[in-house]
Amino acid sequence: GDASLVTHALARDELSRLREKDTEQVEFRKGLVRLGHLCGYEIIDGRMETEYVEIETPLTTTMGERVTGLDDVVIVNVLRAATPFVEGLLKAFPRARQGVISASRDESTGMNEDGQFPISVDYVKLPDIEPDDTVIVADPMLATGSTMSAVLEHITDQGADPDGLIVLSAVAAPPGIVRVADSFPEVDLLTVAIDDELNEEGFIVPGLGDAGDRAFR
Ligand code: HSX
Repeated sequence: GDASLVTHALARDELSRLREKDTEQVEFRKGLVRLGHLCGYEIIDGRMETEYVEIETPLTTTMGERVTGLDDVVIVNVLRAATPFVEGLLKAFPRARQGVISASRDESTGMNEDGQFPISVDYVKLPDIEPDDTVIVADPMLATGSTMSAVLEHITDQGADPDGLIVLSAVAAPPGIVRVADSFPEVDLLTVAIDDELNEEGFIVPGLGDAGDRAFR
């Protein structure tokens, strides 16, 4: 399994601020929004096409260039940490249709021997997904991959073609990348950073702590 990295230096700059333990709630949330915005540009640059179209300026007719498929984007918000991240993505894809999935790790019994957490999925509301849609599944953290695997199952069950799926994270750990890539080989994994490891509690190290808590508390 493999993941591609967001290449823009500003994305790494924003992520480094998010990692800082002293970055407090408001700055953390704004940073996630800016990071989502940059990731949206990265997706447009590397994964979408442009087409030449005739346009009329106030003076003359000329050729303009438009990004193809901006009207066929679905963004899935994996509650809750993804909310500010998705707000940033929407600046790049203002007309995207949105889905929401509430999925969370049950941490009461710790990580299973197979390195996974049981996931409870409490709420799923997805728009209709068409074969040509670019579907971006956003969650800032990909740790064990348990959450994302459960989310992707729901999305593909509702008819989404795995070939059109982009899993976008800010920080990913190797076990999560491997788990998602093994279960959904066609999915395009995109992340700002691949971190070293998971600790015994299933937290990404060095990571940035609990993104949901830091953005919401
Ligand atoms: C955090 O844990 C993140 O926002 C994700 O939703 C989840 C990632 O952990 P894992 O399921 O990959 O281990 O709440």
